[in-house]
Amino acid sequence: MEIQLWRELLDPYQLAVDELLIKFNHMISEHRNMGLYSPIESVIGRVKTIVSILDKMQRKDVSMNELEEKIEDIAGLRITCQFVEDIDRVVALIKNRSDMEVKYEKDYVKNMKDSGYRSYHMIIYYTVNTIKGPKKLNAEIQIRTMAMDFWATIEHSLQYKYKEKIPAHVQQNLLDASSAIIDLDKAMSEVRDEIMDAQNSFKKKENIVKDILNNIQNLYRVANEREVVKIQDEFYKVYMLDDLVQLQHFSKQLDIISEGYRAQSIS
Ligand code: 0O2
Repeated sequence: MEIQLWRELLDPYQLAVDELLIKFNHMISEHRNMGLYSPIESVIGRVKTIVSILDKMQRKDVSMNELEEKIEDIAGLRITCQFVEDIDRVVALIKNRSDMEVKYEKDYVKNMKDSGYRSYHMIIYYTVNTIKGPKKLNAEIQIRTMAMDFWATIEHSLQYKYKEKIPAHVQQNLLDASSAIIDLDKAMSEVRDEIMDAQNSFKKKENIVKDILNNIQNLYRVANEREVVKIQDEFYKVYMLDDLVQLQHFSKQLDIISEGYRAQSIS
């Protein structure tokens, strides 16, 4: 196939990856802006390279006509989570969407591959709108913990080095590492509540401080400078107390003061 035709074929997949990245990143910020824990820690995406598509077609005996139907990961997204429990929550979020239709799923978390690979795969149908009209295509979403991702990334690079003939002793080391990853994920799950509490209160504090600083900055425009400096000094004092309740109280008081100035400036 000519290079130009490959470009035309792959272009909608690039659009799908770009759109899906925006949507998943937005899910992260939606959670965080609402002060909620996000089961998605991060997301990356890529369009499969032509070489990698050709290799897979050869491996799976796929003809050019069947390419888009049978190579289902031309558009690929990888979602990483902090904890194993988050994987199911991400799966539920995806199933709940009206713009992503699940074609099928493969649970390599419960059913680990012989290689030691663990990850949850979803093949979805996703529709993009191009200048030629709407196009429904396949996309693969891999969902895994950060620990699983670490293992898969290392193992994947070894596959390139050894061209799928990984020596037995290296394979054994990888299997040992994979079971260490299972133990690590279990240990992290056991302290999940504590970790989530710590992260949530840090995020809450960050959001409150952001509001306070915004308010102070706006006050400089409408209030007497000496008064704003006094408020600022008060903020530093409250901040140093390291007490979320006091910080919240200060923020509310500041909201009332700012509202007063806003009302004055309108009248
Ligand atoms: P790349 O370079 O990541 O794109 P199947 O016929 O079902 O066995 P298929 O269709 O490839 O094979 O599906 P599968 O097994 O679900 O694998 C899809 C993708 O999952 C792979 O894409 C890898 O990204 C990842 N994967 C699957 N097995 C392993 C594994 O043992 N180790 C690692 N590191 N990744 C794995 P590609 O196209 O193979 O590779």
